[in-house]
Amino acid sequence: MDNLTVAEALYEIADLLEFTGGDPFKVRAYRKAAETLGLLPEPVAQLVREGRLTRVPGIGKAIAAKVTEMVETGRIGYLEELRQAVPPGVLDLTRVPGLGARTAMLLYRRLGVDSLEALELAAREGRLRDLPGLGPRREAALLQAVTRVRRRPDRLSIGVAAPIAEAVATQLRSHPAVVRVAVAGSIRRRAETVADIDLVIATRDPDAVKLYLDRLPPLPLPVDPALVPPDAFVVTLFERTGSAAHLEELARLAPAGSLPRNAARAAAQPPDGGSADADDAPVYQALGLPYIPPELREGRGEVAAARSGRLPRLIARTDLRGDLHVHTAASDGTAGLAEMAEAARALGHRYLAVCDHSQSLHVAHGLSPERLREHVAAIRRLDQWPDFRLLAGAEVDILRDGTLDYPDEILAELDVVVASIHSHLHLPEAEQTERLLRAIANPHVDIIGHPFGRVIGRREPMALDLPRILEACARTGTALEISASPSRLDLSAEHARTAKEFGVKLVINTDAHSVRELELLPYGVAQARRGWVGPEDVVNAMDLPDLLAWLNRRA
Ligand code: DGT
Ligand code: CA
Ligand code: ZN
Repeated sequence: MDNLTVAEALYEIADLLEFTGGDPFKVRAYRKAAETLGLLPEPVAQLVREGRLTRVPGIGKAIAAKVTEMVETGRIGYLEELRQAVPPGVLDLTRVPGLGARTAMLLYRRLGVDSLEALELAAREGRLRDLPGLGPRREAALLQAVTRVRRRPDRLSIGVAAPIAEAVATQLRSHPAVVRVAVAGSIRRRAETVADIDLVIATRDPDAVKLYLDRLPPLPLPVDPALVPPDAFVVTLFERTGSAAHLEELARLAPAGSLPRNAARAAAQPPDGGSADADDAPVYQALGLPYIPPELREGRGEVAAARSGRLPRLIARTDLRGDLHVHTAASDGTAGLAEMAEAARALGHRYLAVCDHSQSLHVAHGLSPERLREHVAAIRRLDQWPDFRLLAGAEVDILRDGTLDYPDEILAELDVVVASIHSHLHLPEAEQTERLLRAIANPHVDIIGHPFGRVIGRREPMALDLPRILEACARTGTALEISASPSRLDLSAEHARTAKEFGVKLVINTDAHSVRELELLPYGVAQARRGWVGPEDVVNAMDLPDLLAWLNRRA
């Protein structure tokens, strides 16, 4: 019984409890316990055996009893009772925006609606409108929403997929028949979205591993395992990492007579241990090429660059010294100022710029000039660390005409100004470009936040004349943000690469709205690496003195 399976069962209890209108505290307790177990480095079965389960924070007597039952009997009676009450398809209904658990249960009990298909059919046939609290307008809205959900492309954000893939890989590593495991495919390349979890698993007993994989709890995306003997691990990892375009580029450009598989077979003895990141380095060595990091393997000239020794030195997480765009509870963040600052320090940051929203963004509780001044004063009072600098900033809205949401004299008091577009996202290209150019021309603006305003899978990028934007940024020394938030990853990798070619500075920011989100920087780093970006291109790879000089570049 592995931790992931137990955690999954607890999550399911929480979901089902919530669904049936159970006590919210209980729901939260189950969820918290599931989260804790999912991250536990120790096998939960061992904790049960040694009677140490209730010593794990967040696991009380009641939950410990369920976990013990699960470990000892492979099932939880309580969970099975809950399942009786709510079929899985009914849970699915809440994937429809605007449809909560209460309505889902109502639809199930009154109309027998137990799947998205059944919901769509019932809405089309006009059977929803007579239910209490629904009516024809709500019916029409639900019909539209359910059709959209059913059509949703089934690619998942890297931010969701990568942690799941790592968790599955970690579980597999403790399986006795497994020699080595690596995540391959688009997740290893850190693509923005992925279709499945490609795993390469070295084993001498593939049947045992297959059996284990079949028993994995349901995941939100399919697992595509390659089960191979240990001596084929390295070359399979290379092949399954792809991309297909990269492999084609290699086949075309690699020196004749050294096709990957033959060369790699010869060279690739399974190393024990070693850097997880360079597992398939022997393949490139065998091809007489420098190592090409997975983020570059997209068939965009990386093989030619490798052959002629022109591969760029890529930015790494360890190059980053801080984060220049985060929010606090003063606007729409969840954590207080001190909490965010301490969390950033704990991550090893040397500086953090607090950039809460400006006044026009009412939905985000944007700060009036007066509140901003108080906020800045609070930031300055708090900023007393010897090894860490808290910078006072704002994420100022770029208004429709390209002017900014604070007057210049206010902006002049700030250490860092991030200017972002949050409204009128559908202006024609010429107008949108002029709007952004005007903001870039403002000497107080240091950074353009999430420049294209896209939200992956939900909101298309704005229409912008990129070369004109880049030319203006290069001329004024304005940096463009690469938002590390997996739902944005804006700039895209391609745009980041073009920006670098224009000599534009980039900055990798989390746009964190919580302490947790401060940890999202690696996604931004991966996006930058996919854009061939090096530390010399990145503002927050600078040490504090250099950063301060850069922020004062126009003074
Ligand atoms: P995805 O799954 O759509 O997010 O993207 P990938 O790159 O993970 O694609 P996937 O899962 O279909 O295949 C994993 C790797 O296997 C891929 O990156 C390279 C290799 N592969 C798959 N199909 C082909 C192919 O048609 N030709 C070659 N040379 N390699 C392939
Ligand atoms: Ca894949
Ligand atoms: Zn922001």
